[in-house]
Amino acid sequence: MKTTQDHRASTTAVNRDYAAWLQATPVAVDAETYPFTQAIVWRAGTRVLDTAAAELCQGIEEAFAIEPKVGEAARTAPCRLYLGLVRDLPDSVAHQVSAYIQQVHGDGYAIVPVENGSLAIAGHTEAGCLYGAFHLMRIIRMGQPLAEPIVQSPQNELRMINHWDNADGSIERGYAGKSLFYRSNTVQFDPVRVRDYARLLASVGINSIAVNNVNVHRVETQFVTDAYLPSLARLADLFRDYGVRIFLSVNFASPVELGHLATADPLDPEVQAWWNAAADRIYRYIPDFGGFLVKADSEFRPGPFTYGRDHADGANMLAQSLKPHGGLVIWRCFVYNCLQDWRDRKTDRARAAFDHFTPLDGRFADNVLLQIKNGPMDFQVREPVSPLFGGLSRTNQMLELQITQEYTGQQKHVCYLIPQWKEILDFDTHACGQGSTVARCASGELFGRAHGGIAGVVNVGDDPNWTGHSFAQANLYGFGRLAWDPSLSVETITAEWVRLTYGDDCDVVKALTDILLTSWRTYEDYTAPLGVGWMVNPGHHYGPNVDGYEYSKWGTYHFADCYGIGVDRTMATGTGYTGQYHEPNRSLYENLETCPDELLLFFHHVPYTHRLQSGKTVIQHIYDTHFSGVEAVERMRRVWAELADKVDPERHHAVCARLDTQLQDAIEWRDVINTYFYRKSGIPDEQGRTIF
Ligand code: GCV
Repeated sequence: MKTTQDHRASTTAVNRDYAAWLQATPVAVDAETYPFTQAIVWRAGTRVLDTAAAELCQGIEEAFAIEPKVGEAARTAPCRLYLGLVRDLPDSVAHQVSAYIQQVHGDGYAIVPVENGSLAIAGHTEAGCLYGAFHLMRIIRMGQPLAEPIVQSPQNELRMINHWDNADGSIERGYAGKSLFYRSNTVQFDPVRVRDYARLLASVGINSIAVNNVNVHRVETQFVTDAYLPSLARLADLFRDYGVRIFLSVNFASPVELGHLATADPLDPEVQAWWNAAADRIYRYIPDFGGFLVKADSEFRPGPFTYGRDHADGANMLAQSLKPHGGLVIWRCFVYNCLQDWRDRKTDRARAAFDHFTPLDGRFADNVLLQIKNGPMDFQVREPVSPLFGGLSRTNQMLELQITQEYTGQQKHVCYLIPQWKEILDFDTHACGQGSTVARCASGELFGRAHGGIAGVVNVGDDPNWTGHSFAQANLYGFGRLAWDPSLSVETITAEWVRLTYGDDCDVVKALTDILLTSWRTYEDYTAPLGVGWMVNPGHHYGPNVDGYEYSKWGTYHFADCYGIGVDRTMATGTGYTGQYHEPNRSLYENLETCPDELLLFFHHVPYTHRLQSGKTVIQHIYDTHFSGVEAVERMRRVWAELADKVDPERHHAVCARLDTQLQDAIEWRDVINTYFYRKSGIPDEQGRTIF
């Protein structure tokens, strides 16, 4: 078992941000409030349970500066913390737990007060016990009472992180340093750091990780070979202690690119045999391997189209190779024409995923999941929900979110995404009548599917604080919490993160909560308006460039001219995209009068003088939000500066520096956007503010 000391060496040496939401500081309440912390009883010798016990020992020591008794000494302590599968608990404890454990499913847990001030954490699986241990520490750190039993089960089977890490150590869309896993085309990692990372992930319930970029290049194509599998197996081993299974992104053309076959045609028996052998090999090295993540026929990645086959043919062939081992294929739906002609107003990128995948509904194997981005375009600050949610009923699916802030400030800007993700998860697709939320589609519950889940493209690198911006940790934390339970409120998640990470000082809690909760709207205010998206510099996607993608092949247009702006996606006069939704969403978006303001330009092309439901004209809305967005950043900066003597200097300075950058860049956005639209429209700001 890894000792507490091993952990501590790695978590205190760097800075407070390194420990993220697992801070090692003493808590304000006395140990007597939680008398069971004196002793921990568990059946030693199994990996994940040992990890859970070690976490409890460490957490209790850090919180109360007491070392809990373990082993024989623990069994005679007056109060005890029992940890384990029900069959391993003493009979009297198992009896008291049984009514609650019956309500637990999957990797859930029950935390039950038992006789004489003792407590039991029980699960059906070792991972359930680990999640229970982390939840208990969360409760203790937040000083919450533990009088009533707690029963928790994950709402999603797959709670997954996708790394877009490349073998050379770079990270596609990474804003927090280099890869934790690779250098110079080899698998190279600091085992202590990776273990600390696994610990962070498990503490919020994440159980799966795809360890390489979905754009699988020449070197990563070899990850399925004997050249790379031994070192990947060592990586998997570290994650295993924390109940996290690894997946690999694979290149659909591997049989050809690795030089073995002349074709990658999914219906060719030799190709099937090649992948069967690859799967057998992977499982020899990594017995609990999760499966393949696949980007195919998308943005120049190879796929079944080359051979006149479709996505179901491609996914099912891979699924067959994994099936004997219990593995899954996660097949991405981010498929569109990225060589579009900007002159062509009929082709609509937003339609693509639905058009490609709904005709295949029901044809995918049982161990295939389709991974669907939250919106129809690409992780913009505001998009409608992808109509594929609700469009597929006979296919396993999962939701893909982007934790890394590619289009939302690249971890230089604060942009707390939990409110956005909550809106997405709560969105009612109406696929099976009212209440058919995205959360229920993704988990598989709505359609009675065998598999489901949520994946997030992660925002972590080897920066000392993991995420570059300290506040970007909140997105990773909230992602895990929502993947576990999409019904958690934004307020609960925010309060947890703020207090666990920055402590209980009322001023700090209030200020930080306000900053986080207003940050998404603020970012939206000073960037692309009313759901139209893009307007960023091509390639790296940072900073304003209104026409950056306007005359490009990527299908991302705003169509601004001197009269108006927006994309007509109606059935009546536009691309017909609104028709991909079920009623009443279809009509809601189709009609100009009912279309929500924040999505207006996504669905409609309107004159600048069009009056929004807010009562403002489109042009005045653009001016007003761009001025107010910058003012909001100025306010954030002021509020944070006032906390100088309440937050440790290192974290305080680092955040100040990021807020300075954010302000400077928000001003640039404001002036570029306002000037562009003033020059296009010729309509002055009603308030006569400076526009260039
Ligand atoms: C991994 C966008 C990003 C790409 C990313 C792609 C995807 O286009 O800019 O970097 O590639 O999405 O999700 O596959």
